[in-house]
Amino acid sequence: MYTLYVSRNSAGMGAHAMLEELGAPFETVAIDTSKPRTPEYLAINPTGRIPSLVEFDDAGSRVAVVFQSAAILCHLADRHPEAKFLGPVGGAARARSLQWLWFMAEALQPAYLMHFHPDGFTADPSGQAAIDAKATDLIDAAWTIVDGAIGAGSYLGGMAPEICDFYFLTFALWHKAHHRPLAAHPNLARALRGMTARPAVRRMMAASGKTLQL
Ligand SMILES: N[C@@H](CCC(=O)N[C@@H](CS)C(=O)NCC(=O)O)C(=O)O
Repeated sequence: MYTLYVSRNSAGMGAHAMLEELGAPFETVAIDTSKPRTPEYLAINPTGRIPSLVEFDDAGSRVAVVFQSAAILCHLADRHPEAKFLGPVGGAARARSLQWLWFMAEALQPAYLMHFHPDGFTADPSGQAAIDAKATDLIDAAWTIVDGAIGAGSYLGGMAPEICDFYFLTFALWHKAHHRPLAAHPNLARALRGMTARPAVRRMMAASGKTLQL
């Protein structure tokens, strides 16, 4: 049994979709980000950020506590190897999937953070527009690389989704089409249409009130 702590629009959407795919028992607990985090939540995730995952055994004891959305995806994939969302330890497929996870954690997620919260990157309000413009360029450059890696495949993972596909789903759902349309990246757009057509992903999107804006 898993408890996934989420908030509206949080980086937990990929893990939420993966839990739906796995068919494992889980609940989501919504954190109100307008309020200070409780001591109980800070004991789970000392950064206070969202998402976090707690796993319980059949007796109801905690067996794992994980924060950082990329690490949560890795843990879920490792706990459910039959789903093949991450290849076997030591294999090339696993290395490739982890490589894309790290790339997106390093290049894509921080660029969206810059875009949504430019005030966090400068003390000078007049500099925020320039930061947002730079973030837009960085987002587009990262998606261009992802688009090239998907190539003629159905997913970044290849012919089936892997953890990296669940990870980039979150950022794609954050994207506002008026900004610079994701449809400019045809392989990415095809992979996203495939991801968002999956019944499990649709359940997550309905629960999260999200639509894909290409
Ligand atoms: N790298 C972290 C980022 C977590 C993060 O920044 N979460 C945001 C929501 S997407 C958050 O907690 N915002 C509320 C806050 O900082 O108080 C992850 O992927 O889990």
